[in-house]
Amino acid sequence: MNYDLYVITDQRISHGKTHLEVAEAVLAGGATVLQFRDKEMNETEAVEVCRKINKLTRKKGIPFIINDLIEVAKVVGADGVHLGQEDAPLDFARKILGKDKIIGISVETIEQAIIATEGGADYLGVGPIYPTATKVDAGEPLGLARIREIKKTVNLPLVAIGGINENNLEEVLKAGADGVAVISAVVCAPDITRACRKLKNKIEYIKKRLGK
Ligand code: TZP
Ligand code: MG
Repeated sequence: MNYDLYVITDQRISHGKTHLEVAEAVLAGGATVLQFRDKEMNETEAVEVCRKINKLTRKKGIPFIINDLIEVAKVVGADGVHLGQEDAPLDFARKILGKDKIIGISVETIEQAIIATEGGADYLGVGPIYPTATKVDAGEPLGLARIREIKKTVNLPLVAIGGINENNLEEVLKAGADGVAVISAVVCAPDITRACRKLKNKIEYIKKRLGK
């Protein structure tokens, strides 16, 4: 798995572009993981959209992760799900999806990171690292130190999230993140593909320099 540039769709802030349009643009820009995230759609609507996105990601060979909706992921045959601390438990998702699917868990603390790791998560999302307006209940920014602490403690791919953009991604990667997850930095951009490509190039350049 390449977690370098993990892009999450958000139809509320993509200037009228649909999830599918955002997905298309992001895949053209070189995202290495795509996540569908929508807190308003019902499952029937989500299945319809995710089926289409899944086709695109398959064609590109890019993993497709669905936020929260385990049953939707199962039905459309997505590559996995991403779950927060308040979502369905990891072992429940594992039972439904099976051992080969990807399950990512959002963590804020070292303790949560250890529990998710021992519970069989495939990767951790750590954030919000910086202030963000995209998730209203995101809580206080954790800062770079939390990335370092969690990376030191557990041995899972770590994807940092929250307020990440081209200006701060270097320090995030230096702190130990394996990749960055972004919403607004990509989906709010007037040219999503271009914004994505720019971030991707920068990430690759920085990781090469860091020997990662
Ligand atoms: N979880 C923690 S912060 C966040 C999520 C979903 C929002 C990230 O959005 P942005 O626009 O990249 O700050
Ligand atoms: Mg969630």
